[in-house]
Amino acid sequence: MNPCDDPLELYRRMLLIRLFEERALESFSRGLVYGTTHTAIGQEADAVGVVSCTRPGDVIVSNHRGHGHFLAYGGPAEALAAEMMGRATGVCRGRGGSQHLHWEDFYASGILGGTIPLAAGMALAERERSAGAVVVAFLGDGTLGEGVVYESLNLASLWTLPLVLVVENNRYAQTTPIARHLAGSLTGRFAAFGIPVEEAETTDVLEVRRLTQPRLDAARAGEGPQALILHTYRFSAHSKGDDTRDPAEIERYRMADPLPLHAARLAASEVERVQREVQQDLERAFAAALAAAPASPASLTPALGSTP
Ligand SMILES: Cc1ncc(C[n+]2csc(CCOP(=O)(O)OP(=O)(O)O)c2C)c(N)n1
Ligand SMILES: [Mg+2]
Repeated sequence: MNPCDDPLELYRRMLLIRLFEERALESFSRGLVYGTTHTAIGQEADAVGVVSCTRPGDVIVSNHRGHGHFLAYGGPAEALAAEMMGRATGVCRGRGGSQHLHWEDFYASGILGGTIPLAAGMALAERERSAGAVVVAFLGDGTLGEGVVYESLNLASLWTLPLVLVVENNRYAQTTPIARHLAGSLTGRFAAFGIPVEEAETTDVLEVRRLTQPRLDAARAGEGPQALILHTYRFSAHSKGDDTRDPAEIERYRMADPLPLHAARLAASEVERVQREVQQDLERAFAAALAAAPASPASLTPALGSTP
């Protein structure tokens, strides 16, 4: 579905993510989701703004909070819902769950920081292939506490890899506020390796696009890794019920909800039409996922115990 610069389509993608994740949480409470799930309600402008600037062939590397990245990329909602419910029709045939997704050039893993050396390796492969593709890796503020991130930044910079690192600073690592987990500055972590870095406090999808495009262009032009730090906020709990934040703080950030912010630019009738369409699409997607057959160990290849 990428790339995209139609304002209504950007709204549709953000709304799809918001409503998908609300349904995912509801499905979790009903005991329909296997494993865990982390939603990014409030962070939709990051996913849609960044991914909508990528080209077919670019690689997206996502993390434990990746439903939005996946849907922004154009990943099918029905297969994502099915994956979370452990169904054979899931993105990874029901075996990866919420955090472990692979679809086309989209990859996600729940191992914090473990995705960054993988992204650097993929960027090396893309550089060798010379097809002009860029790797975009999303990571959270707390993930900057993982040592392997810095080994990866070092090599990415030394080897001039086409890698764009997007830090979604939602100000918390699980329940730990950034002031209690990060020494120095966010920008300093990239500047130390000579990686150009830009930061912005924004929930505006158009602003995110405006900031992302030059980073992608520079990485594609062979200028090496680039970093973009987006200061954002998640309205939802870290995972399900584990929220220790001050409710007044959450309400304050809700004033900058990316959806109404962007909807205000669009015709009300168009917004209502898109809302109806997305609701219907998700109704169908979740019903189909729920009706699908469960993942079957018998379909593991090679079969357990057999000689490959
Ligand atoms: C290697 C590893 N350690 C711990 C965890 C458990 N864990 C999952 S999310 C999370 C916090 C991540 O914070 P951040 O990077 O800021 O991302 P956010 O959850 O805020 O999107 C932790 C500690 C994990 N998934 N992987
Ligand atoms: Mg965080």
